Amino acid sequence: MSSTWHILGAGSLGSLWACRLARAGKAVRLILRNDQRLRAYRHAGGLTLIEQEQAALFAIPADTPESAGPVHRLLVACKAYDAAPAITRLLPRLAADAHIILLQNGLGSQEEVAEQAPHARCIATSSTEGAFREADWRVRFAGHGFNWLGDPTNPALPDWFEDLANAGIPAQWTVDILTRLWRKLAINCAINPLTVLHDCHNGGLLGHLDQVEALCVELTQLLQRCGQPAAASELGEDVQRVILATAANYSSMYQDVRAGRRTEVHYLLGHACRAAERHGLVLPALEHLHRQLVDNLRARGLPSA
Ligand code: NAD
Ligand code: KPL
Repeated sequence: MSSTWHILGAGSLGSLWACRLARAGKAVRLILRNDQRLRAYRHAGGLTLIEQEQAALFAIPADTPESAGPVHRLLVACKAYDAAPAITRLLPRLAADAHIILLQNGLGSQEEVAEQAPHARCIATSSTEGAFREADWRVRFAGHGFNWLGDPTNPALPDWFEDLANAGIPAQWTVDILTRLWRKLAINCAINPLTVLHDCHNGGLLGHLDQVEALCVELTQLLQRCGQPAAASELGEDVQRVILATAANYSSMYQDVRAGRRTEVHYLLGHACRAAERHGLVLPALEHLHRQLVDNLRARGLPSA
């Protein structure tokens, strides 16, 4: 199996991973959206990573999904709603034994990708690292964090896992990746939509703790019904801890809405509401929040799914 890391999506997280792997001497290739993006990338001469005010340029080779050559190891670093369509385009190049590492937040996109590529091994990631794009091909490493990776269908550690430590990417293999993803989804559901609706930073929710608490009670019920008791444990306390620890920050959904970007609502609150419905669970506060958020996004001309 080729040891090249193909990285689909040279946005914030994709660039952060690509630059660290390239810096460690790993073989890395970017897969960009189309020829126009490829020309623009080549004109820029590579990806620039800014870390502790130091900028470094990495001239990582790049191609497009339609280029030649098999893909054995693929890091999918686009948004959740782009992941499955991106895999469909790449299918002719995906090796039968390919490993696909998914960086998407939320839940649902991992299953969509697995349906598109049933022969590949799909590995999900839950990341608390933070990066943002200052400009095209220029990314700032904004928040140190951690990555948990795991395959819900196969506990065996992949042979490339050591590459991450060698590249300085903090990561741990976990057999409980679904617990991690559900817990993060629940925290995101309790915080992010309310920051959009109340037009506030995370700390602004300290003035709406009754609403946060009501959501946590329902999210706890949902997690338990979905067979995720560990993700449900002391959720309310954890959400309040996150609100305090990130009080000065604006949630990722707030930032997307403010910038007029599509949100990942379908894979966060939308996923939670669909799961509740599937289990015949009536969760009025969560459903009301979803309706309010959908109306808010529509009023701004943004996709609501
Ligand atoms: P981003 O928008 O910065 O980057 C996504 C990139 O994917 C864009 O450059 C886009 O052009 C590209 N893309 C989309 N479709 C493509 C295709 N078919 N082929 C090639 N490229 C394609 O997004 P991001 O902030 O890096 O987020 C990626 C995922 O990681 C999201 O699910 C997000 O929630 C999650 N995440 C991000 C951060 C962060 O700090 N940025 C932290 C934790 C989790
Ligand atoms: O993950 C987050 C986000 O903004 O997406 C936090 C800060 C934890 C709030 O849910």
